[in-house]
Amino acid sequence: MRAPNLPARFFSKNREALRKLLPEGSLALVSNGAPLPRNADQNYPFRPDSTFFYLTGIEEPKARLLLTPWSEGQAGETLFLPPLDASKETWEGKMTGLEEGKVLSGIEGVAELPAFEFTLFSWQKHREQLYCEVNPIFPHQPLTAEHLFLENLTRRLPGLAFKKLGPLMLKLRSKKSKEEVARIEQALSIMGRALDRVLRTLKPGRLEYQIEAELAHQYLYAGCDRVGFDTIVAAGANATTLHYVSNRSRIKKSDLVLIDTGAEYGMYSGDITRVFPAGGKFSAKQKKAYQTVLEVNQAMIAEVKAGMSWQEINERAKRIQGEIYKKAGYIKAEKNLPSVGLHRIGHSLGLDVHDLQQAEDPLPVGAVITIEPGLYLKEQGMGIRIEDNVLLTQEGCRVLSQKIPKEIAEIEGRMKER
Ligand SMILES: [Mn+2]
Repeated sequence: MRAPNLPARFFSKNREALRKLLPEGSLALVSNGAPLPRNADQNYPFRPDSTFFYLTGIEEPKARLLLTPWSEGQAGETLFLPPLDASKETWEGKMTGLEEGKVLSGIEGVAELPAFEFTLFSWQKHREQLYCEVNPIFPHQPLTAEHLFLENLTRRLPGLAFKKLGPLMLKLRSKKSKEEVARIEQALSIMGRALDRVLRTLKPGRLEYQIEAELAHQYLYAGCDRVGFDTIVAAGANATTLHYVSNRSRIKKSDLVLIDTGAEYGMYSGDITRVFPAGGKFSAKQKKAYQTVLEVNQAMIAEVKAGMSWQEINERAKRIQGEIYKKAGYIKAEKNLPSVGLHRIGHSLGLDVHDLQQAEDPLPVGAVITIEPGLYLKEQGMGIRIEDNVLLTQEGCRVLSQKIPKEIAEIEGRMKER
């Protein structure tokens, strides 16, 4: 079943926390964005902006939210929704009305979008800063309507300092609430069932995209919103291309098949990588490599806990992974780890699959992160990555993806049932 709406108090609590971080004399503007055009009259599928969703629960494109510091009380938050449009509703379906917007978000002040500029201009009169943000990290991302809108605002309001909202959102979004963890767990449980089906249907001769289709079918059928990110199904040497998503090769009996996948349930996705032997049994060479990666995966799961920063986790991972790979003979010296390890040990996980993170900040209790060591042996045509999702606690972590098999005996055992 589709995820039920999160209660309005979840979003109210998140807004309260953000408004408490806003300094006196500031405003925050958060926008949901609009669908990106694909070609002719087609758009790419629209997904709500993660921060906008976190603060409102509203999925309606083009909606905006304006917030003042918490001390200003309830009058300091207004949600703006595009006016209902009967012709648009005929073609595209029901829009979010003002009353519905209020019920979903818990925001008392809900207005139609044309009132937005007037409100912003009057609210900013006695203020110095506006917190806002669009795609702040990747310079190659295309300019969206929202970028142009903000650019226009900077020209029309040159007296206002435009500040990054990201660092404030990082403080809030890195600690997952009970509701958020429950959604990630639900996504992982659906993924577990789907991967189990893959284990029982994977055969030499299958095409990689057929595995991708199997997963997508299971996710959507179980009520997920969408696939969390492009699925990687990489047989044999394809697995040494980290973001291999073409998924067009035929799977050979001797291949290991690397599957990196996520199901998005109620806006939260899991992110799991598993490696299965197409023929149902690992060869001796494959077994050794797999066990080596599993050893790092388990050692790092035993290491991480709240209070560590990504910098510390990555440093520790480099040492542990370097030692284990050297001992197994995959590298001569620990400094050669990047030649076969290729990437860092993991990332934060949440509303974004690569969630907000900052290398130096200690991760709080309640942070959800991935642990995903990899070993990529181009000459041997083999790539292995074992990725789990864990919830950080004071003492260590809880493995949310515990039930998805990763021990060789378990994998081979399930594959025997084919
Ligand atoms: Mn990942």
